[in-house]
Amino acid sequence: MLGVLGLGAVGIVAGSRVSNGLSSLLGPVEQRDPTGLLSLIPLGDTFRYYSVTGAVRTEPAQTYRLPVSGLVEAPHTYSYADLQALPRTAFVQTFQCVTGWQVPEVHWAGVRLAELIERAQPSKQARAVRFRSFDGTYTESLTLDEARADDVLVALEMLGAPVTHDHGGPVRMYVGSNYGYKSTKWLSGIELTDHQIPGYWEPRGYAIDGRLPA
Ligand SMILES: Nc1nc2c(c(=O)[nH]1)N[C@H]1C(S)=C(S)[C@@H](COP(=O)(O)O)O[C@H]1N2
Ligand SMILES: [Mo]
Repeated sequence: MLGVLGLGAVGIVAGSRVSNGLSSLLGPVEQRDPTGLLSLIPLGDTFRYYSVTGAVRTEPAQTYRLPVSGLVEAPHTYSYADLQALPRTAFVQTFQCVTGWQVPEVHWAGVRLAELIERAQPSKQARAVRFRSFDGTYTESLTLDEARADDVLVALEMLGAPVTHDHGGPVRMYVGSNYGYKSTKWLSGIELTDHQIPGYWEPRGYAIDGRLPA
């Protein structure tokens, strides 16, 4: 098992939610789990840092920008400070990866996606929301109805602190009530579309409907 994981480009980083600094101890490791094999290692209630790409550039909060565009009447680009100035929503909820691992009672805080959608004034044809990542590869989507749920957050905080780079900071999605793959890390754009566009994982076998079983 560990031998298999040691092969090739598959790097392992497991972060404890108590000290989430393991990756900084290990240095800049490529964090990948394309096979989902990491989930077979009994690490307990810890996050596995996932990235489908290699090293992702670090984006300082000061220069971070989040455009909300597409089928909207009022496109707008938010700075980090703009997002901080919007109504803050905080809650505690489990993070659940489709490969089986989960982290209970994660503290999340940020701006409800619903808030940004209302400010953008969706046009009549808008039916879905697409998320982009500044890793340059990852995309995900939700229906407009799913996107408006109360537990869908443009997250500035995770685990009670600003979202770390490894977890997709400075700003990531947290799509509550959905599998983790819907929660795009290193969020770089939100676009309203007339239909749901399959993201990174859908052609690789994950359902476009990522909702957790009730
Ligand atoms: N940009 C990007 N976002 C991503 C992923 C990824 O590889 N790249 N992996 C997804 C998956 S499958 C999971 S389970 C979570 C993992 O979040 P974490 O790395 O903070 O544990 O991020 C999701 N968002
Ligand atoms: Mo996942």
